[in-house]
Amino acid sequence: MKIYEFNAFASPRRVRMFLAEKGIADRIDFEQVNVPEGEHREDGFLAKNPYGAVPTLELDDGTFISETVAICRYFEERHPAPRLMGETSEERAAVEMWQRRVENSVFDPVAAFFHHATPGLGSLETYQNLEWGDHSGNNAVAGMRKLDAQLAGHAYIAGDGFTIADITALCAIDFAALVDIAIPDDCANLKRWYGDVSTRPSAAA
Ligand SMILES: N[C@@H](CCC(=O)N[C@@H](CS)C(=O)NCC(=O)O)C(=O)O
Repeated sequence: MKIYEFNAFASPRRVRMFLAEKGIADRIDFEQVNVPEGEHREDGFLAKNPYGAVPTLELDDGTFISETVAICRYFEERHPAPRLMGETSEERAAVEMWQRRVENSVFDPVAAFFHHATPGLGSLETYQNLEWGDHSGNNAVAGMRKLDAQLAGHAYIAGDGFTIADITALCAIDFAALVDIAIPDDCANLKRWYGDVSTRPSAAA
């Protein structure tokens, strides 16, 4: 089993953190795809993932699975403990709700800021719109404020336990910091949560 990734980037980190939490990272081979050099847009990689993005998982039978959450779902079902995507129907729904909220309101806006309001991937960027980038950056900060409100009453984003929603949020917030978008000073709950989750061993993955 192999994961194609570029380990400096945020989406592959989400999968590595997920595997580290499950204690199975050392059972998987990782192959680096040179995204800044455009290797992910060459025929060899497009045959594995026609959408030209990492991470992509290759199963032993040659099946390819892309999309970060789909890859995590595969490992959650194969290695249920510890649960990172909920156990009961209610927990699974809540985790999915929060995971999507974090992705839509923070992770994706930070990525849009990176691609449109910074040099992004340089010559690989085929279209850039600074106004959209700046708007997305503001949306990412608004998304952080929503998470701060949720964390006023909960230890973790989807409730009382650490889940994939926390992994997505941590990777999004660290990605944001790289492009100079910080957690707002008044978001004390989000800062408390960040101090907690960023010291988990899996955060070093
Ligand atoms: N929806 C995909 C997005 C993956 C993605 O955008 N990965 C980035 C690296 S963090 C990438 O490969 N970008 C290549 C590009 O923008 O050309 C997922 O969740 O896995």
